[in-house]
Amino acid sequence: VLAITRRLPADIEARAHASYDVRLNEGDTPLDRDAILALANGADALLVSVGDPIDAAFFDALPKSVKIIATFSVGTDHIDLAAAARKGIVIGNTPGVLTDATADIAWLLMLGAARRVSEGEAEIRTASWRGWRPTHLIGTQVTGKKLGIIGMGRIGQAVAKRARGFDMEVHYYNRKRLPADQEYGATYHDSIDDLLPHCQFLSLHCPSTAETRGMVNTDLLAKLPKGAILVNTARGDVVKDSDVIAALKSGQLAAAGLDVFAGEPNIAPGYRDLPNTFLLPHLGSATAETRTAMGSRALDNIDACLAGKDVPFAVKTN
Ligand code: 8YV
Repeated sequence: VLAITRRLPADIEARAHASYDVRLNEGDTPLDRDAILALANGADALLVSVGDPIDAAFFDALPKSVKIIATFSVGTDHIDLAAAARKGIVIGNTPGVLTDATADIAWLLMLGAARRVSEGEAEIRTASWRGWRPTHLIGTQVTGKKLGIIGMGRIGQAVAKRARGFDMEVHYYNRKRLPADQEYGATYHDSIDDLLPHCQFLSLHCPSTAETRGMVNTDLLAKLPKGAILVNTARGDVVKDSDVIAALKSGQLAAAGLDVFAGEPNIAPGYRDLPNTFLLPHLGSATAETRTAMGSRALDNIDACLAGKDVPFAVKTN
């Protein structure tokens, strides 16, 4: 029995049905902890998504039949990995296959925020465009600027690689310096403080951890060049919303392009009220190709675990 908390691409659901007795939440509303536990009751495997509360209380109540929790995501911040380890539950994720789609969205946000795309599109949609003017909706040039990346994993690297086509000078911070062939010409900084003065654009590609939560606060933002542009495709809680909103109001940040938010889908209302935000509803991995590949990985993880084999994309839980 396989319990699945959210609808998945049709080909993935078909593959799941071909192999398992599937219990699927067919509704559009995410399930709360108790509802997921009820769905998992008697299941051998559970397929979850970002936003599902797979926390310590969840593991305490998890039915013994469940051997693996496969998440339809690369991020695992919604899962209490230490609790999974304590309970001996295998966790699988879907790395690699959403790198390009997410890097593309980071790029879209960078361009969209810099070029005032949401303001421009709103004029067209509300029929309020007054025609071409030399001073109309003047944005910031992207080509040739300095880009800073925090978190140079797969997605950070894919963003750095794309920056070459925009003749950008790329700088990055990562816990470890990468080998030269993974740096794509970017300059390494061994501290975030050292990186920040080089960031006319700052793109976040780190996971949400105890160390990174709330990291982008007033103190950090003050170290950016005035008028920098912030891009977040990582996790909403890496930024402190009230501080980012204050910086967008003061002009310390010229604009922000955000795909992820703390407390999704209830985003801090200040973002909506500002003209210099370009906002997307967590679309980083939302391409047909990527979502199918993510589903395949999630099912590969489940198939392997239930067949007693090594789980191909097992998450280290301790
Ligand atoms: C996915 C993500 O869309 O994989 C991740 O960690 O944040 C997303 O891009 C989401 O996880 C779907 O569950």
